Amino acid sequence: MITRRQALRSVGGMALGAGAGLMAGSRFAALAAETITLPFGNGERPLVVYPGKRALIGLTARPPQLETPFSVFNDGILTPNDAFFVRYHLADIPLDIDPTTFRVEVKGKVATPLSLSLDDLKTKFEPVEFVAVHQCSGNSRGIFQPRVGGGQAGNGLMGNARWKGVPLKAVLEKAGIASGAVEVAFSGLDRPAMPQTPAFAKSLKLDHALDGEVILAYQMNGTDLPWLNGFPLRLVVPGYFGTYWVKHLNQITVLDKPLDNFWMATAYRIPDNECACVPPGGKPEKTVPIGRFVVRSFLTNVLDGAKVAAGKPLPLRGIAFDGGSGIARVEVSADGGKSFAPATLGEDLGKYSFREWRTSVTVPPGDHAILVRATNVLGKSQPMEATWNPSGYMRNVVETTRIVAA
Ligand SMILES: Nc1nc2c(c(=O)[nH]1)N[C@H]1C(S)=C(S)[C@@H](COP(=O)(O)O)O[C@H]1N2
Ligand SMILES: [Mo]
Repeated sequence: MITRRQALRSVGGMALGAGAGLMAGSRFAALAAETITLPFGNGERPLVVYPGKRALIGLTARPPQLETPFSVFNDGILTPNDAFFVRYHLADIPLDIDPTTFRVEVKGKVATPLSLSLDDLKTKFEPVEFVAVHQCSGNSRGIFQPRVGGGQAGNGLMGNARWKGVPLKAVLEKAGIASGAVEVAFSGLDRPAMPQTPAFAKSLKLDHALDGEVILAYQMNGTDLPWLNGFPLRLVVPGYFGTYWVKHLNQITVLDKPLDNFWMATAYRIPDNECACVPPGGKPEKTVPIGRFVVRSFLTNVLDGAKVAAGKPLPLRGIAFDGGSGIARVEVSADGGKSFAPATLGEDLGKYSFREWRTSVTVPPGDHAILVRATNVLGKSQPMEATWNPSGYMRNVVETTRIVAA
């Protein structure tokens, strides 16, 4: 008799491309003994193991949705592939992709439709590589007050990786954009389990698709993309929310009118105002598609409720990022937000990357609140009060960590 855990271990060791491994992902995901409790009501979650992944926070099994335990962000500025979050919308995820026969089609309003193999992408185009944060629009949604519908996530639907691939611009130019083109649509190999569910497709405005920064990525942190993060090819849209980062990408269609499917016209939209917010419980009058990340910062080495030594320097470190202007400064308050002092920024891995910060504070005995606030190169900072919208997007309040010093 082979146990579930042994089955998982054996398929986990199989080469990518062996789709049976993913069957294990949906049917036999191993439950680790532990659970993690996220900081909101009904926040208890199992830790689950999927092929190619360490134990991650399980949100749903069909489709797989996995959150990165927050402690990973204190381990290093790049998020390891096996710890990187996973989000799918559709239950019928690809389980069997042969990288030698895989093709991505470029079609629609183009002069010459293309069908490119991975080998074509790797040998016929100049590769680019950069570090960029990937973050789901629903990151931190579970923390919203009042609560909102949708995946109840803590702060672990984000990660920072080194992406390698080919500029979308180069591929589109090879196909030749025809006149009248306005948008480019992207879809992958996953399918809805039921015919009523709309297939997943997203689009970018033509000028965005041609900005030279959007890439078709085939590597993440120096190796093939993990299966669950879009093997063998995904779109990387630096600075933009994850909904545009289409996985298992096999269709690129140049359009002469905007894509108005469910995923563009109904879902993934934010209030059309400066704060992307409405009064708690309210409804926006007008919405626009979600776009760039707002600036965020986190303390990673001290957990909420930690007991610390009074009267001695307490080292603090964490991460900050924004939608691509870069982090100009990070400030930390140890007095509940009355005063802030600058932290020291770590190595600059590029304007789309997590930026490490470090400082230390010395606090007297008692209860204290540590606050961290980042400002980006455009001068945008984080609000002291959390903003609200009905989809639970764009959370970027100044985070507070309570400590007890004795
Ligand atoms: N093919 C496909 N691509 C997709 C999705 C999907 O459901 N199917 N979800 C999108 C969303 S909303 C997010 S946040 C990211 C998640 O990427 P990850 O699983 O690599 O973390 O993939 C995006 N690309
Ligand atoms: Mo997402």
